[in-house]
Amino acid sequence: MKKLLPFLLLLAGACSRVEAPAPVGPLPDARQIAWQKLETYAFVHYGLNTFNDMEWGYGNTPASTFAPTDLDCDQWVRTLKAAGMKGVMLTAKHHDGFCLWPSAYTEYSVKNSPWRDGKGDMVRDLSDACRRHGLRFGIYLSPWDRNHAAYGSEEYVTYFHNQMRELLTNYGPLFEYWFDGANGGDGWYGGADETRSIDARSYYRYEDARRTINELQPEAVIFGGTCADIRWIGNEEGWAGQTNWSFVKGAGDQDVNDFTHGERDGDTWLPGEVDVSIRPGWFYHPREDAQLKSLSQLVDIYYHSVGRNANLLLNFPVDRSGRIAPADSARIMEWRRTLDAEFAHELLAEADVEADNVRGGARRFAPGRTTDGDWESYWATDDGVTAATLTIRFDAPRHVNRILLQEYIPLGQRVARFAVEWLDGSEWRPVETDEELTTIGYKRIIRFSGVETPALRVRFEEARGPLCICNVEAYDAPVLLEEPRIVRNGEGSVSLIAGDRGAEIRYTLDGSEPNAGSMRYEAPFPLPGKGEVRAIVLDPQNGRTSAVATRRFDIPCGAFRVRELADTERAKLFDGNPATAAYLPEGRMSCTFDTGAERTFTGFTYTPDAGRWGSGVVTRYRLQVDGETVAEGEFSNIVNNPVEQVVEFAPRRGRTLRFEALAIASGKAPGIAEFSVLTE
Ligand code: FUL
Repeated sequence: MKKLLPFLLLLAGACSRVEAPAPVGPLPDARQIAWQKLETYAFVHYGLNTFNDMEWGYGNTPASTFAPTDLDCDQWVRTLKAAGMKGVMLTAKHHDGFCLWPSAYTEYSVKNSPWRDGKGDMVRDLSDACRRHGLRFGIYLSPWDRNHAAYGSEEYVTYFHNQMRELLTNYGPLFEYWFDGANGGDGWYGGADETRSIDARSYYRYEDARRTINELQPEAVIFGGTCADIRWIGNEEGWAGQTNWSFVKGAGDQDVNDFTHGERDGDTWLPGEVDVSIRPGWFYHPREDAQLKSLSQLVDIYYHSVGRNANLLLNFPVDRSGRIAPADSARIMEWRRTLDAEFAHELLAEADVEADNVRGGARRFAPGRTTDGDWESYWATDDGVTAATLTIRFDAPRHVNRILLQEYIPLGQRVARFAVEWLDGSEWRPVETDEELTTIGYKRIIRFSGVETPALRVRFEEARGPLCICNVEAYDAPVLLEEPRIVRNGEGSVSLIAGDRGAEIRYTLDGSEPNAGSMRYEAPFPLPGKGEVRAIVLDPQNGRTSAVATRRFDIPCGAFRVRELADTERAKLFDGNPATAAYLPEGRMSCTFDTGAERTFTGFTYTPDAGRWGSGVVTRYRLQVDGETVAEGEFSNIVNNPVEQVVEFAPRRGRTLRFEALAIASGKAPGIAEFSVLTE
């Protein structure tokens, strides 16, 4: 009878029309649903900042400095399309007020630049390129304008609305319209050179803007302002909350309490968008050429945005020539290939799916609807049933490490807590994951440690209404074969770090090439003296390995005393982490290390603060051993490429070292992220 029950239920369901579950509000509109399905699209920040090494131009940088030598929007769009981006958004005007199109309302635009003798129009070039290649196009128009003389008065608001109309009417269909949240402050303002503040809620007349956008661009969702369709995710680092509701209380930026997680008791559908740059800055800076996000960081960003019910807006700081820099293109293609490999073979197409509750026993709400490839069909439970289990049985045991779940959001977002389990013999065990299993929404992807199993199940434990699950997929993603990072702290403890939790790390300490048979890394190990660590990442499933990472270490420096720095600051110099930097007290240009014992020194290394806001980069140095100068010179190109600098000198015996900055690139005091010595 137990076996017959689902069949009888289905039969009963087939005979009578079972109603779909009632919607559980708030609900998305058609525009928001279409937008959500885009999932990943690109941002391009371009403008005067690109040419003047700035992030926020003041509004007084001459238009004549805008001079791309080889601008090619087709190159961007080809690259972005190949990387799987569904659209491109352009900063038509950033806070400096400079317009990338020849606006009829200002002289501060491309028409007064040398680019194409003032006859160019980048908004036109990019929108045309997008159309040619089948990508959607979107506009960023900064409400704050540090150039405009009338900013702060009614006259500017009229100007702003006029510009909006130009962009909404002259460049074809838009999928998204961005109002930035940075508003008011100091600026050039036509020469007034002062600070102006406005009330962002009322000043820009966002209600009127919304009417105009809806009328002229019915498909465009609005970001920012007081009448938004989508919301900022609350950070620019590339992650949404693990719990991420697509609704909030009230509408528009000013009302949102929790951008990152949404609000479970919200009354307005306002889904999250994760905006993040592939480099530290939004605009191009030569010094960031060596600071592209790594492949594993970018893969994490995908899982922490699209995999957490948010869309991903990934920024490319196009360079001064007018192209996406080669390293950025190569990295994003690596990213695409990696994700394609992770989602290459869907396992549920060859599995049976059962559920312990099916709405009215109806076939149209059967659990198989979650694997039929049709987003519009879904498995649903009876009214009042907000907890149920979906069980997936493979035809033979499978290795699996990803599960992807989607709710049918036209009826609302419901799931608040769930568990994913695998069958181990006769026992169900929870999968091992770092993710909190709470909300699902449009899409949730869970990465977990791989298991070999004949069956998986999802126990939905809590929901805001009956379940409506339209899609479930499972994958066996290969290990990300990125070289591991090798880090030693001041005490001489070495950590090996892989970008993928499914990876094994193998290493050697004798200079030999590591392979699948080398020592397996389990936990940090001591390397108290000189040594060389070589390491690889291994995919235990197929024996494939990454390239070899190699690091040579001299003596650990954690015990060195530094007269000028307090202990907590001093530790930052030797912790193996270039992201933590110490600054010398203002007015001091040198520091002295007491190394504790007499030794023969042969060199030193210096790593500057390479963080986004890093300063105090030492460009000229002097090093003394026990008061005698042993090396003096320049760290060439360190501003553009702020990586570890190695200086060798003739062997010199001594105990104290004095490192002196003869010049720093910016800031008030020298910054040191890492310092170490070379000894005989
Ligand atoms: C921020 C702006 O201030 C940044 O410059 C950048 O445009 C980013 C996307 O949004 O709020």
